[in-house]
Amino acid sequence: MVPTDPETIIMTTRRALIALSAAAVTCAATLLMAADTTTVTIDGFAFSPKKIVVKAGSAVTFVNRDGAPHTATATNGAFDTGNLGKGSEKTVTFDTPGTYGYICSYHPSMKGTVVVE
Ligand SMILES: [Cu+2]
Repeated sequence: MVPTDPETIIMTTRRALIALSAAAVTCAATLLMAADTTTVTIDGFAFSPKKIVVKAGSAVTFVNRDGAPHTATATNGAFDTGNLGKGSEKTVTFDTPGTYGYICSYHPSMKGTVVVE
């Protein structure tokens, strides 16, 4: 039913505006949350970016784009993606601030760093 009297039209418009504002806030929050996931790509026997800086509580996804299997294994034992075959990915959450060096356990010359602030 389409309202015709002016008061109802104003009320309906106000409600629509409030709904729009709420939607905008939800959108902004979603964008901020999305920024907290960082992707590290493994390609050509290298981690890229080699060094990332994230906020505590952030998730980091390691994606293997190589034909060869790789891992992202913390040198201090804090995390290990385990075997990542071609196209596989694994997400690790970093809750504690610090600097985490990691290597590929199959190819230890592959090195990367996650700095958690
Ligand atoms: Cu490797």
